[in-house]
Amino acid sequence: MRAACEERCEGDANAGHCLRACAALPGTPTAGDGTILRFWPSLILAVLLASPAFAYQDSSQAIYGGAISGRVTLAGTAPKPSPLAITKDRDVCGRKPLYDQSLLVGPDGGIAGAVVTLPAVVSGKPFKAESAVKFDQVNCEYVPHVAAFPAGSTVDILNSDGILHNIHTYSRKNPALNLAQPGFKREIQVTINRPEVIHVECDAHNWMSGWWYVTGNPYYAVTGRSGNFSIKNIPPGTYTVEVWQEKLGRQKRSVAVKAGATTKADFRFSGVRR
Ligand SMILES: [Cu+2]
Repeated sequence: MRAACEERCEGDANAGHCLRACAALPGTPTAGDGTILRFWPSLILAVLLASPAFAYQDSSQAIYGGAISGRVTLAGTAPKPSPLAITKDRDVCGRKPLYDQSLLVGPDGGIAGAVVTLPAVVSGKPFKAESAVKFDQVNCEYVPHVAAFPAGSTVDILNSDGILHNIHTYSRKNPALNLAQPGFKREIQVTINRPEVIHVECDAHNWMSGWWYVTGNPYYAVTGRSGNFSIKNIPPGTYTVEVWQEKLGRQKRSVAVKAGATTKADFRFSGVRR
C-alpha cells in the first residue's frame, strides 16, 4: 500500500509532502519476532488510548433543566479576512478565492466558529457519541472549519476534492493522525476518544487548517454566523462557562442556571491575543 502510494508521488511537484503522506500508510511487514516486542509499548498505549476516560455520567432521572444562551462578539472594527496564497493544485484549490478563516467576524461583531462549553458538568442529559461527524475537504478548505463533538465520536473525513490530501492532527491526549487521503479515497473514519482541542492540517496544502474540539460532556455549542449560541437541558446549578476561539484564546465566567429558565451569557473579546 505504501509502495504504491510512493510510486504515485514520482513527478509530484511537492514530492516531499507526498512521500510523508505515504509514510502514514501500512508498509510491507519485514521484521521477524522482534517486531512484536518492539511494538508492545505502542500496542499498550493504543489500548489505553482506545477507551474514553472522563468523569461524565448520564443522569438516570429526567432533567428539569435550564438553558444558557448568548452571543460571542469582538469589540471594535471587524478584521478583514486575509486572502490565502494557493500554491498547488490550482485547478481544484483555486476554484474560488480562499481566505484565512481563523477569525470570522460579522459586520455587527459576532464571532462565528467559537466553541462554548460547560466543562465542569459531570451529570445530566444523555451523552451520545456521534457516529458520523462530517469533516470534508472542499476546494482545499475544511468544512466545517471547526467541528465540535463529544469524545468517543467517529469523524467521517471526506475528500470531495478528489485530489491527494493528508489529514495530520496535532494532539496530546489522542493518538496523532497522519493519514494520506488520495483522490480515490473519498472517506476515512476515525474515532476520537479523549476530550481535547485538536488542530488539523494538510501536509499537501500548507494553508489548510481546521479544528476538532472534543468535549467531555454533551454540553457544548459552536457559534453561528452572528455569534449566537444556546445550550439546553442543563441541570440547575452554577457552572463555569468557557468560550474558546482559536485566535482569541479562552474566556471563562460563572453562570447560574435555573430550572425552566434561560440565563443570558454574552462574551466579548477585546482583541487578538499575543
Ligand atoms: Cu490538502
